[in-house]
Amino acid sequence: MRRQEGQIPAACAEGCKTKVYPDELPNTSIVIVFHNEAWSTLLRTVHSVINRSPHHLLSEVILVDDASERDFLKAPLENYARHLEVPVKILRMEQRSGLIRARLRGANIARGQVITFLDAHCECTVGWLEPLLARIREDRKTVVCPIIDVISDDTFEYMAGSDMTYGGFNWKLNFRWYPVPQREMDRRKGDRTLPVRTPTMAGGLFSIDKNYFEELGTYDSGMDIWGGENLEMSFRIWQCGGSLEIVTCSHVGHVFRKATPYTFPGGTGHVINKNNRRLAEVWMDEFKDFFYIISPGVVKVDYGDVSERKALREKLKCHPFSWYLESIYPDSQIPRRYFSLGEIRNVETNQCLDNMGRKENEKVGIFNCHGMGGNQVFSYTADKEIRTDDLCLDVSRLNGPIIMLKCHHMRGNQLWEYDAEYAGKWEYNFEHFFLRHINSNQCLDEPSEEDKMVPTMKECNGSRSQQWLLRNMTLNS
Ligand code: UD2
Ligand code: MN
Repeated sequence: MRRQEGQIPAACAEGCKTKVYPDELPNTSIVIVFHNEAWSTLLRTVHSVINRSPHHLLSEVILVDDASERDFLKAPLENYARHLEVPVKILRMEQRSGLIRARLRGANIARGQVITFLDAHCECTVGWLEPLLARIREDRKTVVCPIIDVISDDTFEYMAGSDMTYGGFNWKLNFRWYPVPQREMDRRKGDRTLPVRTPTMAGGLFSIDKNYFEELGTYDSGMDIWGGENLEMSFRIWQCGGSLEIVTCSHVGHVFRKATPYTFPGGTGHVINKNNRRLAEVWMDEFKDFFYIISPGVVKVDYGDVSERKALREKLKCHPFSWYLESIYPDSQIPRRYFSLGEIRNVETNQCLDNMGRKENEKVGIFNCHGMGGNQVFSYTADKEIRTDDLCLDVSRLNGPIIMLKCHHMRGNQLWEYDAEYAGKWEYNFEHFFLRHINSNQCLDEPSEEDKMVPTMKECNGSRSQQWLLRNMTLNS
């Protein structure tokens, strides 16, 4: 949807336009970190903050230059900033430090009661700030995000984001948007102007009470460059007694870029895996297995020392990850309870189900078992789904095909009975090994002659080709 200059985005729920916020709101410092940002996008961010926020609520704007290599971001930026109507401070990192440590530097000098972080390529809309600050005034332990609208990286057109998605993550610990579940709609009694409690945040755009930011342990300064800090903070907020919300009456646009204007010293994969290991080791307890098994090789990445972060978790008396999954994110992609996590092996052919790296809406495959996890990791969950990451095996017709679809948690075509007797935590005894699809009353079977690479659905007949072994694997270091 197009937004007209000066107006609240059309997508903003009708009720937002008539909301009245208290006169007494906490003020905020705006912290924007950047590395090699374009002049136009950086200034679009700064000007939209200045033009569309009540000035008495702006303590200052803090720009943290993470050792950019572009000349116009040096003296020209300083000269430009001097003429703006709001105090704009510019800090320089001596060396490339990554967004986490750059934000910490900015937060360190912030004088506002609240800190608001923004990426360096945003556009704040009219009325974006008041709803965020009002929510923090109501509850200082609530960390709030605006709805992130999309600014096209081709045309710079502004497109409204959805108030019907919230933040989650998959087994690989990638942040992902998922539909807001019915329980959260019910909790808000259908009022879309009320904040959405979100399991995780995208990470770039949020406001937090400054003292609470410190009490909660700011950021993990052992994380480099980019990635992981958003999940780390999300888990920490929830597990340690705070809450994380998307304030649907606040909209800020963000340029989602197809390519980054910067390098990852040490290699992209290495940096992100290291950060993710740090958060998995500190916050995820035994559920880190999902991450390790689906990402073979990651256990070899050195993640440094996390003892201080573990001590923080102790000090704040934080809940276990199982509590988070149960109480905050019951629709999570990592199942709270499950029977198996590992390969699913055919008794007759000795081959394994394999997602072949395929995507949503494609067929599940079958291949020689390699025992390395990755694409051959499936979990048979307590809800009787067969999952691989955030996709579930789904059959909607007699005789198949078996498609991988986003898990919908509604049983139906994603419900499978495994002829096994559950015998307590993680353990079960099984006799028959059939994977029976309840809706079709057919059984998962070996491939047909026509296509050796995909399993089939057939009438259950008790043959060995319909027997499957569900194995538990752990690749813990
Ligand atoms: C998302 C977040 C981003 C951050 C990231 C995970 C949004 C909209 N964006 O990725 O804020 O949480 O996930 O880490 O939620 N930067 C530096 N130094 C660096 C690298 C980046 O200062 O070494 C700056 C960069 O200029 C930008 C900000 O950090 O202003 C975020 O980086 P990004 O825009 O490349 O991240 P994004 O939006 O893909
Ligand atoms: Mn960004």
